[in-house]
This record gives sequence, structure tokens and C-alpha cells, in this order.
Amino acid sequence: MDVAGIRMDNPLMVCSGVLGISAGLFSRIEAAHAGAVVTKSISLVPNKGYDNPTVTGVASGVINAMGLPNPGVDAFIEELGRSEVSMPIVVSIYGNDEGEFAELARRLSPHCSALELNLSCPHAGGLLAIGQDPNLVERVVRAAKEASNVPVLAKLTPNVADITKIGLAAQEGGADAICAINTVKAMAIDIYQKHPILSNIGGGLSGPAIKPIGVRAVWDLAGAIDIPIIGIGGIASWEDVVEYLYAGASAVQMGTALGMYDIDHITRIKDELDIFCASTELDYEGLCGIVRKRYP
Ligand code: RRO
Repeated sequence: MDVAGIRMDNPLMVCSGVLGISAGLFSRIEAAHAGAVVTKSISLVPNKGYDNPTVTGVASGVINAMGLPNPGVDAFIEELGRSEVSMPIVVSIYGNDEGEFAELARRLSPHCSALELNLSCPHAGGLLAIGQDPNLVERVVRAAKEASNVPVLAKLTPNVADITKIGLAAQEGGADAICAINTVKAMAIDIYQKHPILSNIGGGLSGPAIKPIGVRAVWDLAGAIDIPIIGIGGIASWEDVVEYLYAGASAVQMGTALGMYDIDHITRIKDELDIFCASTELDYEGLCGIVRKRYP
């Protein structure tokens, strides 16, 4: 199948920030039959991230504030050079302004199948500010598009009043697809120690708790934009995948579930999705928007 110019065997992608870190992990993800992998978000200079604790479990989900840890663009290009997979690698990038996004796009696009612009980390003030402002989103997407020759995906935050305004701005800037959603702003307090659990205080909620928020975002975006949507948020089963596809997604990304189970969870979901497709006599593309189209 082809989603925004990315050729994938199936619509199950591994989302940014969980496993897409090293050439060795790319091979394991390909062996688990993922359609594509999105890497950890990469910046121009290395970033160590926040101090521990950076992750905590809550009811039906996980709150993280990793702090965008990554080895920086130079080291990551070397890592990409060690990759032996034929599965598409989508490199997630983040910068402080459109110039940094353009520089990252220019440096990384020769080494990947597509770029995903992280416009949405909920606890990186500058990034969240870009992702909440339609004008900035349009400018950043346009700059990255002009600097690269691979498809450019814009990953949006749910932490806005109307995600369709941001989606339309990304489309106007030339995005090839929208990824929705990143994590939802959240926090947790240790009532015995009387302090926030995460070192950063605030973080982003992922996992089953946010699935309905992601489905709603995809549904709303599908009614407003013309480019493909990649659904993200709380996907842990083949039924979750079908729900996102029915809402209007062309593909999905999984993250927290892979931490809760294992990489081979992708294989299990793909096998079950294939059985479902066979029973409905539809291919993956045939499932896209089935319910959404009934509510124009
Ligand atoms: O690294 C992080 O703390 C992080 C990122 Br870049 C992001 O986009 N979303 C998130 O929940 N955490």
C-alpha cells in the first residue's frame, strides 16, 4: 500500500519515541512485520533529556516526560547508515524554528523514506507553541517541504481547541499527511511524598485512556482535510486499528502497547487484521473511512 508516498506492506507503523532508535531495533521491528517505523525525534544537537523519573503508569495509560532525548543529527545519520532494513524508515525531527526544521530536513531526507515533523511534544514549551499556532505550523511545514525530497508528515497535538485548524494549516504548508495525535497534557502527584511524580512535573498521557481522543481527532480531520491521516493514540488490538481506519485513517502508529507487550505484538495484530480483512473481503485501503464517509 502507498500512504502519502510511503510504500508499506501493511498499515501498522511503530510510532516515534518507543523503539525507533537503533539499526538493531529497526531489524527487529521489520522482523515483526511492521509496515514502517518512525524514529525518536531528532534535533540538530544531542539532547540528554530530563532526569528520572521520566515515565509513570496511571489508570489505562502511561505519562511520560522524556525531554526529547536523542543523539543529534550527526550521530543519527551514522546510525541510519548501519540500518539493513528495506521497511520504510520515517525520521521524526524537531527544531526551535522553521530554519532548524529546514536544516534537519535537508540533512536527513537523503537517509530516510519520509520525515515526520514533531509539532506536538506536550511538555516542550517551544514545540507545543509551534503546534498550537496555525501560522507557525504552515511556515514550518513549508520550510521542511522545500528543504527535502521525501514525503513530509506533520504530527499534531491534541492540546488545542480545534485540531482541524492546525491540520488545514499543515495541508496549506504542503504536508503530505497528518499524524494525529501526540500525547495529551497530563500529570500525576505522589500523595504520600507530596510532590509530582515526574521530574519535569508535567508530561504527556498515552495508552488506552487516549484512544477515544485520537479517534475523534482523526474523525474531525477527515472531515476537514484532503491529505491522508495516520492515526495514533491507544492502539493495542486489531479492533483498535479497524476503529481508526473506519474513522478515516489510512494507517496507524502504535507505541505504548509495544512497551506493555513486546515487539511481536505487531505480528499478532497484523495476523488478526488480515483475518478480519479476509472475512470482509476488503483490503487495508478498503477499510479506510468506511464509517466516516457515511457522515459527510
Ligand atoms: O521526548 C518526549 O518527552 C516526548 C516527545 Br519528543 C513527544 O513528542 N511526546 C511525548 O509524549 N514525549
